[in-house]
Amino acid sequence: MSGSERTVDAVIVGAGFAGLYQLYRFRELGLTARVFEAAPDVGGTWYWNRYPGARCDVESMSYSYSFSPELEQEWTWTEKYPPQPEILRYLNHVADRFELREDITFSTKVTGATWDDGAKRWTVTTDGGETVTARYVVMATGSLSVPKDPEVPGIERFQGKIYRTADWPHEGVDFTGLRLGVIGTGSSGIQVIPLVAGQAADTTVFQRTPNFTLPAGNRLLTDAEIAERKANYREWREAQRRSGFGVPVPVAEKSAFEVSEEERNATYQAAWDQGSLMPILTAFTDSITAQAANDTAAEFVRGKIREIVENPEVAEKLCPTTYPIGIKRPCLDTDYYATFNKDNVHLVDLRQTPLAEFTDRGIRTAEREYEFDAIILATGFDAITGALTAIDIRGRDGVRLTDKWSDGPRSYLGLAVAGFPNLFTITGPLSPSVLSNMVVSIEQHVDFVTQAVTHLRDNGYAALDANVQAEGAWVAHVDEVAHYTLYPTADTYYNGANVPGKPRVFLAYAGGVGTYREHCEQVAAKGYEGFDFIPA
Ligand code: NA7
Repeated sequence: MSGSERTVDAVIVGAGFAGLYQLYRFRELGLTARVFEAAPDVGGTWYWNRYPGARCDVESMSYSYSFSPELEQEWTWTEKYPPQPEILRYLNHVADRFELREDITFSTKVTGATWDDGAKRWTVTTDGGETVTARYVVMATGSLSVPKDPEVPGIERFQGKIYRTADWPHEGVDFTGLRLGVIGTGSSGIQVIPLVAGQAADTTVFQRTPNFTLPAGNRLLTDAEIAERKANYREWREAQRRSGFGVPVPVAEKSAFEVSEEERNATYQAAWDQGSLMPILTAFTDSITAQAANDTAAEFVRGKIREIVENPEVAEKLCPTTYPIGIKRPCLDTDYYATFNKDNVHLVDLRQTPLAEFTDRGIRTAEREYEFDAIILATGFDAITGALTAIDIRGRDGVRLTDKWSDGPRSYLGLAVAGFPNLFTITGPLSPSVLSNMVVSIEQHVDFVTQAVTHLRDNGYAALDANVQAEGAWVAHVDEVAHYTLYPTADTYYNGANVPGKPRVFLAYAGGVGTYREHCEQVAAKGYEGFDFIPA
């Protein structure tokens, strides 16, 4: 394709859950579309994150497309929580079943997209030298797709092997007999550590912030469970769409202090035993809005950590104390805390002895040097905005997205950016994105975009552009809703705190996917209120 130019109706960036579905919907409209995908195959995040233990912590029969009842019936998930290889097989199946591959250019990154006000089209460039013009551009680039390394010098000096959870070798890695260091204790670290620590001769975990994690209770699904969900998928999907997080849970009716301590702890114990994130976070009406209520749940989990981890000093290091439970992304695990009972597993608290540098033999902290044969980096992502700001996107009057967002992202509905007509951001900043079951949010966004494009065509418009007032009101609303919760109180990737220099803005809409969906439906019903239309 090098050096070639072509014209399509739509360019879609990314071939994960979002890009595949957007392609499917655009084809239904009869649009020509070209998908560019950096990886050599479909899958997005599930293509890259192949580390041992990689698994979604939304249940498999909820973390799947709802748009095709036939697909729902013919695909059978095997485990309660889907492992990465199974999700990737599913996405490959979807790509094949709906014959999507022919419109996807793999191993190609989009480098730039520039709006041409005269032609009312985007010009999209790729690292393969291709130039494509398109009426619409859909960024299906994912919320957690730009990995970040730890911000300490010397990584190139290390003589052993470095592995990143977010870019794991396809052939796998055998750590048998090796001295292993792991940096990072988010979801990825918490999933990989128990498995690699069972293999390596000696494992040292470098923890900057301890995380709350609950036992996943993962297991094979029974035939009866599968049959029941397949029989009731429609009702289940509707419940997902109207729920808070895209995962239906009973709505709490009481404050944590309207029940006795005994009843409260029994509720938390039941949540712990259920092997799911939601029950403990939604146990009471004030679980994630009031510090004192949240403290009761946090203390329950800290009690569990102290029960499981035999060495009291290690247990205290593993206990999160600096932020409320559920406010930094909590995790589900298999044997995470118990892993620290092994003689050959060690925990280094980076709050006490910060990372200083990589050396040729390993890692030096403020206190000492540790020698390793291999190091795993599970150090997270430039979340939510990173994949968008990595592309040179220029809207009307040549305004760069990175300049417009220099103080934090501005977006209408998390879907559209004023001054960037016909550019859509699936699960973009200021949408529910990372605070939701991604597949539910993706389907809702893609459907919104597809209907908006239909509206443009039916009414003879070339483009729509969010207006600045509507965008400003949405930015203010997202901030207000966030401040109704405890979310802004913690340093997290939700507010950019994990990337030095990133503006501190709460990056997701915290009002719930059901409320958000209703809002979007009203916007559409009112003729796309908040958008300006550009005639053809
Ligand atoms: P996360 O959740 O962002 O976790 C990254 C971890 O790496 C976290 O413990 C970080 O500590 C740690 N980290 C990052 N930078 C450093 C440096 N410089 N030094 C030491 N430690 C560092 O990413 P994951 O991949 O685990 O999970 C991402 C999402 O995937 C997850 O939320 C689920 O949605 C699935 P910190 O907490 O910032 O102090």
